[in-house]
Amino acid sequence: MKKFVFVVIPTIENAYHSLKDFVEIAIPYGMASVAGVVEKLGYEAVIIDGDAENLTFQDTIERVIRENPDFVGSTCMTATMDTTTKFYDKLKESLPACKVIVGGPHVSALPTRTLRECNSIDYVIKGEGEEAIEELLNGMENGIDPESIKGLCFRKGERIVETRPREPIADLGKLPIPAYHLLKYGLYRSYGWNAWTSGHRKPLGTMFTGRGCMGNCNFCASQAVFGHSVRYFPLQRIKEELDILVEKYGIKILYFEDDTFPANRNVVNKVCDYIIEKGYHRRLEIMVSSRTDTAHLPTLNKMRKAGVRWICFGVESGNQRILDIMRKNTTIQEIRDAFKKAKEAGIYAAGNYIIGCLGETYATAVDTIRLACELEQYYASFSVAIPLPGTDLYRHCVEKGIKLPPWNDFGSVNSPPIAFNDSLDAGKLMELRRIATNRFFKRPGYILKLLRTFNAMTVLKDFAKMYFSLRREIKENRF
Ligand code: B12
Ligand code: SF4
Repeated sequence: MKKFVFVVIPTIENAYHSLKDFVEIAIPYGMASVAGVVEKLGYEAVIIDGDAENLTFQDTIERVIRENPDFVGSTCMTATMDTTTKFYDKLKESLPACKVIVGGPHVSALPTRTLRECNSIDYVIKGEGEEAIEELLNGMENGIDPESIKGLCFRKGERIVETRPREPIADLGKLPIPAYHLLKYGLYRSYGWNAWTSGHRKPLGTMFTGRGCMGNCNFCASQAVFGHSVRYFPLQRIKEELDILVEKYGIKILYFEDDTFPANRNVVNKVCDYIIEKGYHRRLEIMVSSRTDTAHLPTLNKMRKAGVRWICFGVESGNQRILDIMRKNTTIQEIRDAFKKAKEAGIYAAGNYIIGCLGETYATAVDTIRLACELEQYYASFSVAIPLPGTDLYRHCVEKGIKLPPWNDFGSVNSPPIAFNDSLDAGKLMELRRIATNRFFKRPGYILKLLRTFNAMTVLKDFAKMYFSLRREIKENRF
């Protein structure tokens, strides 16, 4: 039986440094989903998760070598691309015949460039991987020319061939349940602040009710994989996956990772009804992400009944002109209303904010910080804009000839930040990120609110730990 090894190359240390204990160790959902297809085709599938298993780069390579696979693959984000290249260059020294197949948002946006930059990668899968991998593996078995398979990029002699784009998967219901049984499930954990509510960070489950987003924000790379349409899993499939995660894996925290969970009220209501009917709302702390303009009070009320405790809103900016340039299609009033509705429904709101997008000035960034401090929210994350391949921000940098750093520096916590606005250099961007974090988290009223609302000991411990972690980051000139 041929073997396919999926690898999470460890990058959490490089991405988050001293802050790594606070972030999620995420289930490699995309790879688990592709692994489910590969198993169904009759291959042996293995997942080695270097971050979850706390492996070093070298340990991870050795683990793959011991498996001696026929195929090996990973998900590539821009920030993990350089490490991926190093990893597969090294691996191929020991396993020259093993075929390396990669997918994910970075390589979907820049397939040809990926192959030019990394000799060790044999195939790039552009977009969703489930149908493409099936056709590629079957094609290899049957001697079919990969040039006839959509959504691929590969080498043919001296040439790099990029085939026609593949349409988004029309019927998500036909996808097998992700191969969760290949993961060491107990190792995955939520963001630190989830523990304030229930004391738990694990076991964590992640799910999607659908794929894609109706938005078209100029900084967002989501469409590189999923395109612009939103497609939903059939209700039966969502119920089945929920049952497996709760009954078999005993999850306590559940993230619905949909780009905008409450967008389709019909789906949300049915999913919530099922969670309540099965009594899962008593066992789970659920977190969802959302645009602000899709917040709808009756739907939020239903979500709260079903155990949704946290909602993360993509606010992005506190300045209407910047929101318009972002094509966020929301207003400051809608943002304020969304936070009010979440409060009314009894769901803890958190906000994601971006500093340094196109058109940003010092004054507009201050508007963002001011709005973040005014809104009724329990957590906020301030990141500096990254010109991710596939987005307008990236195209802007290419058109203007702005020098971009190595891919390794395309993480929002990496420093120095990438400056692409005339009015804000890297130093100013770091200063604004620091001011935002200090202003937001050091407000006595905010800290008191957290202590009154959540488990005070857990909050205090986290704040103390965060204080020392940030001091280390400042010392290393990263914050
Ligand atoms: C969960 C998540 C995380 C998790 C882990 C990601 C993971 N396990 O893949 C955590 C919290 C760690 C994370 C961190 C970051 N993230 Co993130 N994250 C996500 C999120 C919300 C969901 C990922 C997911 O599960 N998607 C669902 C699955 C089905 O899609 P998929 O992973 O793309 O997989 C499909 C295909 O790509 C392909 N495929 C993928 N891998 C493989 C492998 C093989 C062999 C094959 C054949 C096919 C294949 O097939 C899959 C099934 O169709 C996405 C948003 C999104 N819409 O995807 C952002 C997203 C991936 N993150 C993003 C970013 C920018 C980051 C950070 C840089 C942010 C930061 N704070 O600095 C960091 C980088 C961390 C690092 N290690 O350096 C961007 C990536 C864009 C880019 N070009 O890099 C996204 C797209 C968000 C966005 N809208 O822009 N993230
Ligand atoms: S609404 Fe969110 S997921 Fe959708 S395009 Fe905008 S940033 Fe991306």
